[in-house]
Amino acid sequence: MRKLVMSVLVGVLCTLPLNAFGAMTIKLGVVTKPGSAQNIAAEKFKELMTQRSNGDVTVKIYHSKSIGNETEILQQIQMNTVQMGIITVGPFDTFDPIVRVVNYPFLFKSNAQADEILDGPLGQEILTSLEGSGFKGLCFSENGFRNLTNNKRPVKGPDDVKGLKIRVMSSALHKTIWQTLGANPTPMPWPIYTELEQGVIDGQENPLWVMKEYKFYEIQNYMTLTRHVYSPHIDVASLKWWNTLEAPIRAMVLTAMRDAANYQRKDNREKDAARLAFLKEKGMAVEETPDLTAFRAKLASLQSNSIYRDPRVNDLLGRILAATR
Ligand code: EAX
Repeated sequence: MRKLVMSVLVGVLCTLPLNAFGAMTIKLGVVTKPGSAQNIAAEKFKELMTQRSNGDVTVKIYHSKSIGNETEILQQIQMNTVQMGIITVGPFDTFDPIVRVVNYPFLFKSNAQADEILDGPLGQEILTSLEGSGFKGLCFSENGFRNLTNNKRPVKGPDDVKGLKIRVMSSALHKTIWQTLGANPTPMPWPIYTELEQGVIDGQENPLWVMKEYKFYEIQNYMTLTRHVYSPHIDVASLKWWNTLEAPIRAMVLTAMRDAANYQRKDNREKDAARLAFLKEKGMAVEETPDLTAFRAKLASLQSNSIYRDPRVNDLLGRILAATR
């Protein structure tokens, strides 16, 4: 009898029309403009959700700062006035310092190693921790490895960075990194073209796609391939919203976001070589072999900086460092 009930149940579940969820609209926020890493992940997620829900779930993407900067998007996600976001790790810093473990300088040696850690149990600990501040962490897509650009001088090693006014993300960790390197960091939300153009700041750091899509080659003469921080996005949902969802829709959202993240990471990596060629062609002077040993040496004691004082954060950082060595 039990078997019969089970098989009937399974049969019913499998044949349920996909619109069993009812119509639903998910508001998803990204700060960047179409063509950006975040937007590529968001568009893919939207496409997959439309397909897999038979058009029952509508994903409405808010982009280009139309609902505020990344910190403001995160606040709206906490309140569930926005349901999802694809947000750079930096601005999460003030919501939960656990994310600082990901942006530890020179942590990951390769894309493969970043994926292995972030998609594994250590990455899951970060995602789970975010529930404490009202976010359901789903998975990681990527911005990519960050590189320095500036308009003052070629940068080979940390000595060249001394005194440069560098814009950093709204993150205490990023500020500390550039202070430790001897620069003069200014936290500032995205976007920053005008500030660079007007010389309010001398430089900034971001992955190659940013220099291309945001046309930084027009206003920044020098680029150094520092790859000092691997910069993921955390793909999050509002915990308030998540708690109202039935298991099948949760599974659909989680799987679609993971698939979108995998698609976007691959896409981002495939395009990097062409971007570098493009930026050189546009006239940027690129230092391709900076003195990374010297950069690393300057940042060697960062683990004992007060930025990592929280025992929970320090413990996880220690375990990730051990796993990546
Ligand atoms: O994705 O603020 C930043 O530097 C981010 O990397 C930006 O949103 C581009």
